Amino acid sequence: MATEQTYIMVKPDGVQRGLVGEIIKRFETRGFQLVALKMVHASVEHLEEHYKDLKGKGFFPGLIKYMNSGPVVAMVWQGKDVVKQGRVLLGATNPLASAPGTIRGDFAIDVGRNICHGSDSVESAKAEIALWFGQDGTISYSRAVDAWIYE
Ligand code: DAT
Ligand code: MG
Repeated sequence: MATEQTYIMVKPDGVQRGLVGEIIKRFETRGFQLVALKMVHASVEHLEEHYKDLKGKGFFPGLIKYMNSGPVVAMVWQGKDVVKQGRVLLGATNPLASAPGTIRGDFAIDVGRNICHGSDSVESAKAEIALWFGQDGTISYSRAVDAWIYE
């Protein structure tokens, strides 16, 4: 059984725009399994840790301010190849370069308001899940439907 996990987050603009259900739906209907979910208004320190690889970029202060502007929905999704497939479902970083049918390509325009986050590698997924869910952990449960999703 596939146990790869990725960290997916609906950003403050996605929450404000009422896109939480839409984003969850795309992962759910694809067949991926939700194993953790919570709403959190993250602190500046927490967000600086999440985006530490981007510290020094010109857009970094604006990115942190935007991410701290309201609550986010933090999730862990599980399934085969879910890290890479999650990025495909999200679309390109810049929504203007995102294909229709992707979340950003369907619902966003500006790179600084791209409504969702997804881990970019298995290693960063592990670090991000530890950062956002370290104290809570994820839930392990079986689904009868997996026999109809995986051969
Ligand atoms: P992604 O979110 O696709 O993994 P990233 O990790 O390179 O992209 O950047 C994190 C976020 O920072 C991205 O979702 C939006 C913002 N960002 C990235 N590049 C930017 C830029 N050139 N101008 C403004 N914001 C940018
Ligand atoms: Mg990234």
